[in-house]
Amino acid sequence: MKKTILSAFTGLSLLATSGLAVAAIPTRVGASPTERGNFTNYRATLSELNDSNVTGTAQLTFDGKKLSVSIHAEGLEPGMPHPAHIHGKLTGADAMCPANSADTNNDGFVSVFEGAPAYGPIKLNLTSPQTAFGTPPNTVLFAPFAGSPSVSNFPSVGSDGDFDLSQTYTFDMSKSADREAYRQLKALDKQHIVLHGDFAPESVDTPSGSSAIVYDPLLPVACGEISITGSKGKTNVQVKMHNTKTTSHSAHRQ
Ligand SMILES: [Cu+2]
Repeated sequence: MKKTILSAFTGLSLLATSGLAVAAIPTRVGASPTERGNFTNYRATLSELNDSNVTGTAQLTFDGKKLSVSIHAEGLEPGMPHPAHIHGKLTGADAMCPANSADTNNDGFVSVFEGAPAYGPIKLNLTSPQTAFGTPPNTVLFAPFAGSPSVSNFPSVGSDGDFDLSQTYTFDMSKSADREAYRQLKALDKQHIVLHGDFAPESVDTPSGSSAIVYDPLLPVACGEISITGSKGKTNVQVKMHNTKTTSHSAHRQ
């Protein structure tokens, strides 16, 4: 089982690294004064993938250079590691949760790789506590810039199968990787939360593997589209001055 986990994570690192070239775009440094004091609230409803029976909800708040995420999900495989990520398209296009038709090799599972065209690569590892990874002194906090942290950095799921996360992620704007991750995550309503991990044939994420049932920490088991629920900030106020009826849409203009 350990071999499967390690090889699967090597694959995930490759998946993340493959987005790096695309993401090599000049970044904005520091916060503009108009961003101070702004916050935007988001939510996501998590629905099952791969017949996992996993359901859940997520609340997110972007406040300056801090992103707070809280997730409660039920029905996960008890006592096993469950990586969780914010996924999204590096192009900025709207990401989607994969349909069953994403199972292009018709093995009955939408693997992490088959789902990637729909939800895009990892943009943020939902580790708790916030975890830096990579090789010192070049440790960074955010994917896709330094691969993926160990499964032990993600919240553990107990015997009840509940997944609970409450964590604030702070972007260190002195680091280019964090600046790019912040830029990538700013349009949070185009991104998705994906939870992973369930038993499946070894061959699902390891093509050379057998049909033996093993624990696959990468198998997508739930996905939820992130949408805006409210915001407060200068942009909001300016829009309100012109037309109070458009206030709820103001966050799209930031
Ligand atoms: Cu993921």
